[in-house]
Formats: sequence, C-alpha cells, structure tokens
Amino acid sequence: MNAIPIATKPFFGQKPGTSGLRKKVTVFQQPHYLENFVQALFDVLHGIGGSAAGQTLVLGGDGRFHNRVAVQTILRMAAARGYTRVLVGRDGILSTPAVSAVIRRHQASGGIVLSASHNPGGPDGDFGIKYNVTNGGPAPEKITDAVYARTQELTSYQTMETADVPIGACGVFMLGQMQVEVIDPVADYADLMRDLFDFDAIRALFAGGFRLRFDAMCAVGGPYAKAIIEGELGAPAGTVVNADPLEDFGGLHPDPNPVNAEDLIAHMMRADAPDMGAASDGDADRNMIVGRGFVVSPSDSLAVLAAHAQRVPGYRDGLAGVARSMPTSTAVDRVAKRLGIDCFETPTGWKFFGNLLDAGRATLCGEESYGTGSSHVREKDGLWAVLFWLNLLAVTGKTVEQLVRELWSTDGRCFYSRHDYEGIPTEQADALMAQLRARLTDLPGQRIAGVQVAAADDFAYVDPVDGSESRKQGVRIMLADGSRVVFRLSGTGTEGATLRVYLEQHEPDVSRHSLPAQTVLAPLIALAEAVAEIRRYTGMDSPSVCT
Ligand code: G16
Repeated sequence: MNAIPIATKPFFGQKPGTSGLRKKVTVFQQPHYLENFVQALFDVLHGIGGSAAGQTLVLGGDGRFHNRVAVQTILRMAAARGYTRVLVGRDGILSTPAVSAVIRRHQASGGIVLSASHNPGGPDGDFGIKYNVTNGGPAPEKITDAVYARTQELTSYQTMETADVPIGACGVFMLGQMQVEVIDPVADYADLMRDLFDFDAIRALFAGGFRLRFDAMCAVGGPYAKAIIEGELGAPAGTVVNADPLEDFGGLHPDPNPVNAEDLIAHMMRADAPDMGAASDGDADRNMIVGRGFVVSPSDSLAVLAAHAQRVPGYRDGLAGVARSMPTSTAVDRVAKRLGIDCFETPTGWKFFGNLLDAGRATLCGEESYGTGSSHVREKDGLWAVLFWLNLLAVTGKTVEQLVRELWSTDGRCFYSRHDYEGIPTEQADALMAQLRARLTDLPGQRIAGVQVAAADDFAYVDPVDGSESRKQGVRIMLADGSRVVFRLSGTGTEGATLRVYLEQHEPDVSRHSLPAQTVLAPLIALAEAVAEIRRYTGMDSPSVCT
C-alpha cells in the first residue's frame, strides 16, 4: 500500500482560534477541507513531505457528528505520512483531558483532538480539530501560525486508499506499515485520577448517603464520570445523568454554565436538592460546580481548590504557583498571596499555561470560562475538578456553600459576571474594539457614568519561560479599588463575532456578600456601555448570555 497524492487548493480562513480550528460541520464536509488542514499540520511537524517514521500519534474526539468520518480520514493520512503507531480511542472517543493524559503516559509525539468543545453539534452544528504537542498540551501559537500559513499554499495532500479501520472494539490493526491500537478511552485517565485523589474518602462520603447530580450533557464526559463516580466510587446508579455521548448532544448546548445547564440548576434549587451538582461540556474539559441552592463561579472554584489543595493527596506537598487567564477574577490572586506563592496572569487560552506547568512554576490553573486544571495533564479537566471538590467535601465535612463563604470571609468576595453578545457582524465587533483601543490613552482620570477610571490598557503578555510575546489580548478598564471591566472578542465562535464583557468588583464587607452579582456590578455595567457603546455597535439591548 502506497501513499497517493491528491491535488487540492487552499481554503480561505483555516486559521486556528483560541483552541484549534472550529467551523460548521458543513464547512468540514467540503471535499479536501479536513485533509488540507491535516496535511498542513503534518508538513509543519515533519517538514514539507517529511516522514513521521518512529513517531506515535494519539487520536480521538468528543464523538460529535463527523467524528467517525474524520478519524478514518486522519488514520489514512497518518499512515501515508509514515507514523509508526496511532493510539485511537474506541469508537473514536477520547475526552480532551484524556488525550492529554494518553500522550503523556505513552510518550507520544502528539495528539489530534476532534472537538468544538462546548459548541453545539449535529449536522448543522460545529466541528473542530486541534493538535496537542508532546507535553500533552495545545500547540503553541508558533505552531498554529505556521500551520495556517501552510494551509494557504497547499497544492496536494497524501493519503491512502484503504478500507476503514474497525475502531468499535479494543485491539491492534495494521494500516499499511502503521500500527493502529484501539484503546479503552477511560483506562489511562482513571489511573491518573486514582493517583491524585483519596478514593477511599470519597467512597466513604457516598456510602454515608452524600448525593451528587453530575450532568454530562449527552457529551463525552458521560463514560468517564459513570466509570469513575458510579463504578469506582460507589455513587448510586443514576448519579450521572445524560451520560451517553450523542452525535448532536441530544440537542443540548453542552456548555456547563447556569444558562445552558438550566436543568441541573433547577434540580439544585429544589428543596430536596442533592448535596452537590456538577456538569461538564462537549469534550469534558470544562466544569461547573453547584452547591445546594448555590452556584459557584469558576473563579471562586479555582480559589477554593488552591486554598485547600494540600488536603488532597496529589497536592499534599503544596503548590508551586497558580495561574489564571487575565479576565478570570482575582480571587485566586488573594489566596496565592496568603499562601506566599506566585500567581501568573496569562491571556485567554489554555495553551498559555503550558510553559508555566512544564517549568514547574504553576501547579493549578483556571479560567472564568469554566475551566480548571493542574499539572497532571496539560489541558483543563472537568471531571478532575469534580473529584477535587468531592475529595475536599469528604475530608473537611463541609458543604460546597460553606467552603465558598469561608473563602469570601477570609479574602472578600470578587463579584463577577461575564456578558456575551453573540452573533454580531464581524465588522461591527472589530469597529467596537478599534474605537475602544483608540480611546485607551484618554480614559485614565476620566469620570464616566459616575465611575472614576484609574487606568486602561490592551493586555499584552510576555511568557516568563520562553519570552514569547502575545499582544492585543483584551482591553482593560481599571478602577482605583481593583474593580475592572474587560472587553475582548471570543476566539472560539463559528458565526459572526462574540463580544465578551467581563465585570469584576471586590467586596470585603461580609454583610454584602449575599447581594445579587448583577446589582453589585450595575455601576460597572453602566461604565461598559458608556465606554464601548455596545448598544450602538451591536444593535443589542442586552447580552445574549449572562453568567
Ligand atoms: C477554549 C480555551 C479556553 C478559553 C475558552 C474561551 O476553551 O481553551 O482557554 O477560555 O476557549 O475562549 P474564547 O473566550 O476565546 O471563546 P474550550 O473549552 O472551548 O476549548
């Protein structure tokens, strides 16, 4: 069996965003579209036309529509490229954190994740592809930029003419000279979790009647949560709901936030609510934590985990440091200060944590976008966060709400909200950001909508490990007391542009901690409108999603 060249032409816009290339399924279904991207990736990794002989690739996705087709396409191209071995999840399934774990455990040269994360799936939904490097983390910008450049000059790609590899059961198959090993998607990941957490303590918690509701949102987290939480930890059957991954996520929008996981929130607000609620997203790297009648913000969740990390076996020796994306609230900064450890502020995108984790400068990382993780892999990890919380509840005997309120009474509460304006025409969104950037030097010192602006900038990051620079990562308007409004455009959408407005205000006074966030943040919301003229540019009177 020989590699055969297929003539092709470049496609417009194959530029990876915050986390890989995400487009409508119909875009990926165009002949040669996926192949071009994979060829460009292989050309960057192995040199134009170069061989991947001796290398192992990990391959899997969140099971969304087009996953199966894409897996077979990539297997053929990997064989044509000369890869020695591919580890593929059974049925083409691997969660994003599991890909990271498998790459690291098997010392693979890298992995391909097929997912559009929290974006809806199905024939009219979204699809995506992303490459993770040998540390298990998303490829850095120097690779993704090079891949994009290469997509713009392709004239052919290499593949093979073969039957599909049977990936429905574990086993080893040959595709030409390449070995395809179909692996259990959960096994390596479950081993890692056993090393990190006190499974006995969590087992005892469930045995004592503790009730959890884990909503897998018909996405890839289901099999992992069922195997570990129900299978190993003894939670009653039915603890994990929406546990079977479906190609269209059962029509759900698998984004674990209070808006899209409304069914979970409704259960957690009932008088007979379980002790804890949790949800994960399409590819199982995001998480939401809910107490009885009490929603935990992702920024607070990160801060609680950091504050109590030493109670968990995997972090018994303490944290080297913590890191958060710039728009994430400063709750974890306050914990880091108390603990006397470094806290890094990075641009949005998990890839920016990779160097800090590799260099041993950060142990825990998190983002406002419902992502939390640690040095155990190089992705955020939804189920890991849930197990971490369960471990803390088991060893402290406290409730979710108690742990969060303790954090607030120690460090003050960082009131926080994100307002998303989705589906804006791209030119309008760009114009809004351009006028904000043009005003940056004028804003400091001005009183706008009754609020005094202390400073304003466009966030830029210099990686402390390799010195690489990332500019224009979000406009920040800061007040003297540390409150802030941040504006940036999402890099993960597939239709038009999404403006994200992040609002944060610190409140030390415990008597004000139960006020509704939107009420406390009202002056900042007014400031955001006055400075950015959101209504005028977007034509929208209110955000489409408010979390
Ligand atoms: C990705 C990135 C995250 C980022 C999120 C939202 O998550 O890995 O770092 O916070 O997108 O990005 P944006 O604000 O640009 O839409 P995921 O879960 O979609 O892979």
